[in-house]
Amino acid sequence: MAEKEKTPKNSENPKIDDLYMNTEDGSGEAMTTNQGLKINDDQNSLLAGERGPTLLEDFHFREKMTHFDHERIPERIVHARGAGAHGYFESYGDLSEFTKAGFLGEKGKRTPVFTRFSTVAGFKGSSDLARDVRGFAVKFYTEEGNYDLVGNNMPVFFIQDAMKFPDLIHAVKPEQHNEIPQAASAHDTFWDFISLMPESMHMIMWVMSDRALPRSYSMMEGFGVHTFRFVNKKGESFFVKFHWKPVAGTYSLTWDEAQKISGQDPDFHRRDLWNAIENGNYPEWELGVQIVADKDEHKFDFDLLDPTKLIPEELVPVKLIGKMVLDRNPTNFFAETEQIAFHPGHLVPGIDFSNDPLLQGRLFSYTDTQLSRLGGPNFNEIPINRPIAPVHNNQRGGLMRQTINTGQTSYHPNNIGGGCPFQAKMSEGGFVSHQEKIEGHKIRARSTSFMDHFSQAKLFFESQSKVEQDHMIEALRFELGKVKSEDIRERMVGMLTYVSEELAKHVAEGLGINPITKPEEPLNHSFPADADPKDYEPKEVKSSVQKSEKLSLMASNGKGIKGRMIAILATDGVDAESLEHYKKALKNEGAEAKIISSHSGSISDSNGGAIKVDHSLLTTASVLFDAVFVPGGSKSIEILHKNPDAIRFVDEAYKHYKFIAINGDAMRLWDMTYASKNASPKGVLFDQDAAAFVEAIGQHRIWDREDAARIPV
Ligand code: HDE
Repeated sequence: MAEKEKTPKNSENPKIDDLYMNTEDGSGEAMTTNQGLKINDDQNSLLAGERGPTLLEDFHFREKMTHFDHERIPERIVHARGAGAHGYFESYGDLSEFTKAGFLGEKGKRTPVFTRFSTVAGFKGSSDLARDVRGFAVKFYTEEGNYDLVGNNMPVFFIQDAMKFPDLIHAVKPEQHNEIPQAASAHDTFWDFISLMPESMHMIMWVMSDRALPRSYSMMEGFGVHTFRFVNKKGESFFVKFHWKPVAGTYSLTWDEAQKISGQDPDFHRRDLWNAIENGNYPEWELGVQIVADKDEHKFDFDLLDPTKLIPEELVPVKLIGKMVLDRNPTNFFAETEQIAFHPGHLVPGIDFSNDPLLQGRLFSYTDTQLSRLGGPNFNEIPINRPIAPVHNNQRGGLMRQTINTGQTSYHPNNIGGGCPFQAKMSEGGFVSHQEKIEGHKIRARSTSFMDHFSQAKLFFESQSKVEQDHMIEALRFELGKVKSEDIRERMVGMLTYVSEELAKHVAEGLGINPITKPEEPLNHSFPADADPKDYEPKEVKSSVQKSEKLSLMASNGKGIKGRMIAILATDGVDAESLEHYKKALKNEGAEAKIISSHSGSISDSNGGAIKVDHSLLTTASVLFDAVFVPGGSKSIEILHKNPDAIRFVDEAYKHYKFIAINGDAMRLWDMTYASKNASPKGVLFDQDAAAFVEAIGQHRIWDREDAARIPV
């Protein structure tokens, strides 16, 4: 009998393992029904005679089939597609001046976390590579209860009030008549809605930028989006914005790559996260905060409560307060990644809300959605959702209740139960909401301070490098090019003129729109029936910051090449020495070098040694790699230089601005490429040392390779 494997341990915090007491792997055990009855035949139904009908009394068949029939739960209404991992958060030091949150309270303190990344619009089975916002949700299992930071990889949002969320999501999801297109915003209903909603313009700039095409989850920033509050022991409050900064730096894919990867490997981001962790290249982010004193609430030219605005780092620098490391993959996707239930309202003492009307609406939505997705009010008892802090209250019963509450009382106050569970004083960790003074009329309205819709959209566009601006123009041409209605295209291009005349002009050129017509007033169609549309028209505000360096992805390059995927094109007869030399250099720096060959199995090198092939040219593509190395070896190159897939592999890498190293005889293969028509190609290293290649790919791409776009693959 095989020994039953132990439950995986989280070395950082053994407490989290207590949540996994239900794990089961069946090794060495007899198969049973759910009642524990040992099963003798799991191959055949119970029949009335060898060729007869199945009998209703076959309880084993019925139990197995019933369970199967119900083994899916409703997917998340948004953020359905995702991947998650366990890890820990380590505090950099004492933040008690601003917050009494215990997990931020002392240097080196570690708190277990589970983080889930996601796309927003696509269904659960859709591609990871959609042009979309990414969810970045972190559950901290703190000693004071679970704290969820449920953020995105962009610091602003499309809308200002939660009331518009169902409309936004209906517009971006597949259209209701034919459920097309999947995981794409490039269609009429999305742009119809957006072109009527100037408040979305800042977010649209982000979504049309390379931020919407991350190279990897571990290479994107995260943001809490809303302004939250920190509260310290003295009861003083501060406004706070949260940032996650990836240690690996921020890198993106090109749109051409993203579309091709959707076909080659729609699990690209999930697989990347999984493999990085399995290989010990643990993804890391630093947590940063922008803190604004209560008294400074109104000192900015935008409203801190408006979720379509960010605080430029030039105005309030980001203070780094800790680090998150993801070091363990889930044991079971469904049990953990699918069943995890995040909620921006899961707070700990020391963190509180602001009155951002988008955040306020979210505080209702998340529990409500768990009720239908996870089937009832006891989803907190699912292992992945259980806090490590003990839970005691008078909530009882409900579908799938797990806890067996003992004793006689389930109410408070009580005397029979000794008054327990009792209410915790603040000094005992009891949560007390920040006492904010509120005065005003009960109204449905949008604050006039929310009416500046273009200044930060402009700031974002102006802060991008030329390459990034070109990508945005291309993205808008693509998205609007897929829109059938000319009215919508024209209205949208007209709207873009308010962000940047230059941007609108270039997009219009691509769409064949001439002249550009500015949209008729009202520009904003999101106003109440009895309101004066003028009260809802965008206000012109000039941002006090004209250019913000950190808004460009290129400003946050990481160090090194940890986690990058490098393709080595080789077949039988490859030069053993240069192959080994490069492989070693890449591995030493934490990159993954994969042997791509004309066939699967293994190849023999120039010394007659056998080398395992990772992929044949049939089962992989250049778009799945960050750089390409072609070692020499006359026999190997003799085969490869006649292989159109090998030639295309190199050309495609060139097209996508990737670094390419060509050694010795590999020049013959290079000469077969389109790329070689350029006599002095940028970013192609001929017969250089592996160290030079490692250094080059640290930059990720060579964006100033002007002729990359002409490659016809
Ligand atoms: Fe969410 N959002 N959201 N959202 N959201 C959900 O909750 C909602 C918003 C975010 O990996 C849902 O459990 C409303 C902003 C992430 O499980 C739902 C509004 C931000 C995830 C919901 C917003 C987010 C969700 C669907 C406008 C960035 C995935 C499933 C008021 C700060 C979490 C679920 C995971 C998921 C509602 C806007 C982030 C329906 C009503 C802004 C990362 O409750």
